Amino acid sequence: MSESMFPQDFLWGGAIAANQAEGAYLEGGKGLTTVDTIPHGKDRLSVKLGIEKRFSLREDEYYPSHVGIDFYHRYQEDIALMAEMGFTVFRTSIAWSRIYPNGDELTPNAQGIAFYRDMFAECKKQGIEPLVTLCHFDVPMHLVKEYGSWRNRKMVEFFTRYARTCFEAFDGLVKYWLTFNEINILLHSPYSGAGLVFEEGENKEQVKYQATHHELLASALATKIAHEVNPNNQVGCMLAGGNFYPYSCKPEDVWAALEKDRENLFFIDVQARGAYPSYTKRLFREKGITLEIEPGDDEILKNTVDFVSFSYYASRCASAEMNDNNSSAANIVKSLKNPHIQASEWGWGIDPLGLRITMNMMYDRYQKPLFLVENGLGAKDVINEQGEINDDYRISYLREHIKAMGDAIGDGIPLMGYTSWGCIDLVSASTGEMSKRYGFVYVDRDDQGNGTLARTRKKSFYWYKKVIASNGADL
Ligand code: BGP
Repeated sequence: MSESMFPQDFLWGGAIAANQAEGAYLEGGKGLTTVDTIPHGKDRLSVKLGIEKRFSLREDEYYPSHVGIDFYHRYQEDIALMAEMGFTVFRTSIAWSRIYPNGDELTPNAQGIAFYRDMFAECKKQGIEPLVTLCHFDVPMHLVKEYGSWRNRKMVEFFTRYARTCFEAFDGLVKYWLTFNEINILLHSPYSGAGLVFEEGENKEQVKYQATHHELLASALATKIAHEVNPNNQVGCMLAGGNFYPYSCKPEDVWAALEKDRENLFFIDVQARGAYPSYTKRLFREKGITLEIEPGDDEILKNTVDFVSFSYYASRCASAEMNDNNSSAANIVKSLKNPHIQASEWGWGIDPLGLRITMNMMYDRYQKPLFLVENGLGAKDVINEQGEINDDYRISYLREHIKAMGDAIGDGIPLMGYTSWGCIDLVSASTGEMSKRYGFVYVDRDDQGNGTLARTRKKSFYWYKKVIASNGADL
């Protein structure tokens, strides 16, 4: 066993999201959200569907997320499994529409608050700190229909009311908060990321960046409110991370990679540094964007986050010749295939050193503590005749990435914690299906909705338990 690189108070755990795990999509007074209306299958992330198709559930479609893994009813059993692994942190999200079913009400739904109070209390009882995302890709459908979602500035008011309700209702139970999950996904998948639907002929870039401005304001105001409600609250931003490598050392490729990095980092540049970065002037000019910014917005944006969180599954690669035809999505962001690394079954480049590079770059840039809140290998698991799941491929992926985190800590980077993605199997965000699994715990449910939903510990469960017990020394 090597010596642990991790600080004594390092938070070890796993992550899920409400819309991919809870199910019970219309129970307890919950309203319909964007993610509830996205079926699995090939149209899932298409932005081409017309508005009328987006807004209602289709009888001929199957929506695995409507049942999820039934976390809503089984959270006690699931949190006990996490405690058994030794988790000290558990990341999940609050479904906005459980608290405000339509999104624009003045009074919250008491049943929704009661559910989350009980669930967070269960975490605390088991010695686990909740790390809570306020918005993980789910916008109440009413806000999409009535207001056009984040294109409308009124969303800032709705979101901050929701955020305040959560900070007050869960005060004493939750102190680690994230505002928007993978905020940069708004640019790459505007409907699933932010409930944006475009009208014929409009400048989509204008709409996306105006919506971004509203999310950035909402995030900054939520951060301010969290600190007012309780000065011990710690609020982070959350980026779909992973650096871009230049495909070659040709200066044009290096420039292309830098521009691609900026496209994503722009969000954190604002959330962690408190102002629009200088390069946005040219960016907006080139894209024909004129943002509607009100007096006082600059002041609001100065409410920066306490820490910078991010997901990391894969590094990315760009060249001057990159286009939609020669690239493919790795965690929704388009990338060229990197010939120097292996990829998962879904083409996501496996690159532990890329994690160390990403962390160094982020810390150099922001000088704020980091928190890796998603990382893992999506894979198809097989149950053998003895009923075991020997997921050595997952263990090997996680081992190398945890080593890379340790190396980054050795580089001098303060890392608060690690929550691997989908610690218990759940519905995949990009495929909408169950068979792309990340968990230490197997859930018996297939892509057609068959299965008992029974939970089984995988080999990785026992491995991760050992990793946590040794504070990352025994990998
Ligand atoms: C991120 C999301 C998660 C998630 C994960 C893995 O984009 O924040 O919600 O599911 O990636 O992606 P997938 O489920 O598509 O494999």
